[in-house]
Amino acid sequence: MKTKITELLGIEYPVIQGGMAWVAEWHLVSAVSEAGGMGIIGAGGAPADFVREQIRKVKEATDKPFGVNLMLMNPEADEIARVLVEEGVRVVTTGAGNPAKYMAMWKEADIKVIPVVASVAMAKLMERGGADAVVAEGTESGGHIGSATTMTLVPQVVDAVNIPVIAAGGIADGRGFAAAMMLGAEAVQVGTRFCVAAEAITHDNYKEKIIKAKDIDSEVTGLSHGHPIRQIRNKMSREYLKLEKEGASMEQLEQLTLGSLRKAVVEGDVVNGTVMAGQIAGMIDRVQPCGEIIREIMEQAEALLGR
Ligand code: TUI
Repeated sequence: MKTKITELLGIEYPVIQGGMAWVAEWHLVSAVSEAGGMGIIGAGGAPADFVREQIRKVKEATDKPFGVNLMLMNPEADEIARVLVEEGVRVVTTGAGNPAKYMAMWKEADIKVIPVVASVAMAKLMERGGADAVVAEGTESGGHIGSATTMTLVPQVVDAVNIPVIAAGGIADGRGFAAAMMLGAEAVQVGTRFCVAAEAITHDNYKEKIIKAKDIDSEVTGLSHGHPIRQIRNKMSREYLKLEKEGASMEQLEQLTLGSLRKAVVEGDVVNGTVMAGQIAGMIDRVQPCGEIIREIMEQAEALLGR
């Protein structure tokens, strides 16, 4: 399927893998890219050296296009932004902030810049700043989220900008893909379904938590201090919400969640760790290789869209 995004990125299918912290390292990224989608390394809170190493490993594993997501709250964001140029990365997505200060450097290096946005205002700002496309991410997504739903955000962003829009949040199959196309998107970004991919190094306990999740097992913490995080309900989310209700300070809350995503993804502690996942987790019922995931999405979507 050809769209403005497959043309822009030189990929076969308009399916982008979300740049999930800890999860989206070279194994998953190279598998998605090899399968004809766009793998994205999730820099998350990792140090610059780690990101450099991941880029090199993906290049060893595949010749296909891939990208890197820079999480802008990363304390080494400035350094990582330079590493992306030094390592010749072709596509960068950004999250959890405004990448304006890196835009000139990246454009100079001919990098395709695709900020993830959660509002029309941010999408317009990014277009004016030279972004090549935007990911419009609805509140159905896992992790750090905005407040607008995918259904309402995507068409409003599509109307507001002239650059291509990639829809994200709650999309995991061909129906979601087709719906996104109807809203005017040129591609989709999929996170949660790739989090349970066979090639993803996500701990089996984490994958199982997603596979067992039902439609309403999702919870949002951190709303009170402006950093909402969507995750699957567990002991950690309950404790966090209780403390939040009691008016705990931001420092106290940060102390509770320090290293909690790693604890769940890497160590498999899905009781005391944070199990970030989107609301679509309830629909995800098995571990599959990336190639199979992409094929299923595209076959179902093409049948629905009559292409
Ligand atoms: O970035 C994400 N999702 C993430 S990042 C992440 S790592 C993390 N771990 C612990 C605590 C906090 C983060 C987990 N999930 N998605 C992209 C995204 N960006 N969603 C919403 C936004 C966003 C929000 C505000 C983008 C720009 C923005 O602008 C604010 C500003 O600076 O004006």
